[in-house]
Amino acid sequence: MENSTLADILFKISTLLEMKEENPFKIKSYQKAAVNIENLPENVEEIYKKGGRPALEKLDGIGKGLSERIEDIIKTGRSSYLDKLRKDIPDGVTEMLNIQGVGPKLAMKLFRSLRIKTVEELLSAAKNGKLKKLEGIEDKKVFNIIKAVENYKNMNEKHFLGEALPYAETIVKQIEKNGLGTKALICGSLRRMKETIGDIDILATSEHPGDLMALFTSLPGIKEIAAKGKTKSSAIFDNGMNVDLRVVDEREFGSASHYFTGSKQHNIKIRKIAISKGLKVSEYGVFKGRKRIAGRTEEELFKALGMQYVPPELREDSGEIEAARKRALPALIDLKDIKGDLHMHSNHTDGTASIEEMAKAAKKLGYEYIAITDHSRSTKVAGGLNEKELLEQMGEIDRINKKISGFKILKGAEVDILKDGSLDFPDELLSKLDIVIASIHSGFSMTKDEMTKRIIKAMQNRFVSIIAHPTGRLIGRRMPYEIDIENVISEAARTGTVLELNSYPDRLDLKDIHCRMAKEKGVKISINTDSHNTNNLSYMKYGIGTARRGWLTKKDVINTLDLGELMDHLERP
Ligand code: DGT
Ligand code: CA
Ligand code: CA
Ligand code: ZN
Repeated sequence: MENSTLADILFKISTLLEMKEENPFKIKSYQKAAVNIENLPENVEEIYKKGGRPALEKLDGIGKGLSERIEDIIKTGRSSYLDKLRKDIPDGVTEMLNIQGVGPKLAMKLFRSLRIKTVEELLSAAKNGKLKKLEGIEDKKVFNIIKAVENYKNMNEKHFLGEALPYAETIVKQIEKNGLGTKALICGSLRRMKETIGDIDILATSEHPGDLMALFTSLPGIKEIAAKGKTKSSAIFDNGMNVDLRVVDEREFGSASHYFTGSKQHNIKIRKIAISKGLKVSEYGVFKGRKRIAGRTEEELFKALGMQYVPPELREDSGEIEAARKRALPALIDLKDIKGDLHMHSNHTDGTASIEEMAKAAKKLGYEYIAITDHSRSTKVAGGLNEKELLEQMGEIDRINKKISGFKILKGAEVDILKDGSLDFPDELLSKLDIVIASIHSGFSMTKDEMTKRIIKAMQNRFVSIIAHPTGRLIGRRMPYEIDIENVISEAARTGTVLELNSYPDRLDLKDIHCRMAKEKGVKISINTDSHNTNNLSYMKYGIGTARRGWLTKKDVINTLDLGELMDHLERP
């Protein structure tokens, strides 16, 4: 059994205990054990097999009671304790906790007073006014719940870019490995690097299409084959991911990949343009009368239409076609333009790797620099540093910098923007850092006006270099906090503050359209990973995808600068 599976069960137990308002210490102990197990390098099942319950009890945060529960889970693959707790609270009530603004207390109140036991029932109760019968629930709260349920339902049918892309890449590899697919290309919204993905579309060419389809439909992890044909199959995998595979002829590959990459809106407009030129575009090619004039590659297709090549990330019918006809498309930023990563955490706070490990991993990616930006004291859940600890960390960074050549670790911090817009550290301390990231981690429910003022005040502090994840959204889980983004962008332009594009797959914040707004106002962006371990550094590609969707070029992004240029840029006025 994976540690994460075990941790998951313990988390579920703690949630149910919380809903039943059991002893807070008991709830905490399950949460703590779950976190510890999740971060443990050794496999807990192995530990148990070797040393039984006494070995488990040697682990941090695991006493007699917990070791018994864990033994039960390892032996039976499930928890009888969890099963018992679930008898009293329907799963649908627990599911409601995924709705932003619904905590354990409210969920139980909804269940006990109004007999609401599913997300669906919650939505209809909110819509037909039933919710207002509950004490302390106002119109605004009801409105927010409706919005949050809709947000949750949308996400439920979608997958994160960060989940779908590795999944699709594995499938492509398996197809190519056997030589049955001579070419295989990910298309659809995934190729356009949208932040959420409905299904995965893969296009291939093959000399043996029948064998390729047989291979595809027998891949491990398939739950259901929705369709199986000679040129098109569709499979649903265990995690609910739907994958379409199509096989086309070599000479149609370009026009087919253009068609299946979409977006639909982009395709429709392209066809109109073709018609206006006396041509016809379809997935089979570009035709003049009966004669095929293009189709083998996408480049050929755009050329036949008298256009510049349009990168997939721009194909949303949001001005790219008009720009391509005028040859005015920007040269989009690319992953290889990135020279460093300016937001990450070490094991001094909630990261799991040491500063040196983060630096070495970044150097391996070919970077010239990173910034270590651990949390400040107010973010207690993440073990934020106090002033003394930050100063010690700065000393450690000096020592490591002496050891590593051709690479620089910048001294930074991710400083909390407090409710009044002031920062969690005094200016005197901030002035000692190379880079200061400011961000919001609390007080999410302020009004739009208050929240906007709060961020603007932080930007006016001359030591603040970057505002991290400016809208605070967590895709499908937490809506952006209410801010006037246009106002924030204008103030960033005025104060020369950089805005972050956080590459974490559930953040992607600023999102694509906001990146484009920022660029138009001359605001610089920093594409960062907010890594909490060395693997997270690879999230940069999701940020790059979003940046490209936001029409950003190399010169819009500060971490494409080399170290000297970057230090000049960070110089305080
Ligand atoms: P998704 O999967 O919902 O995240 O979004 P897409 O864009 O991947 O959409 P999907 O999988 O339904 O179809 C893949 C592409 O095929 C789509 O981007 C454009 C093309 N396509 C699908 N249906 C139509 C259509 O009715 N008309 C046109 N012009 N293109 C279509
Ligand atoms: Ca799709
Ligand atoms: Ca599809
Ligand atoms: Zn962070």
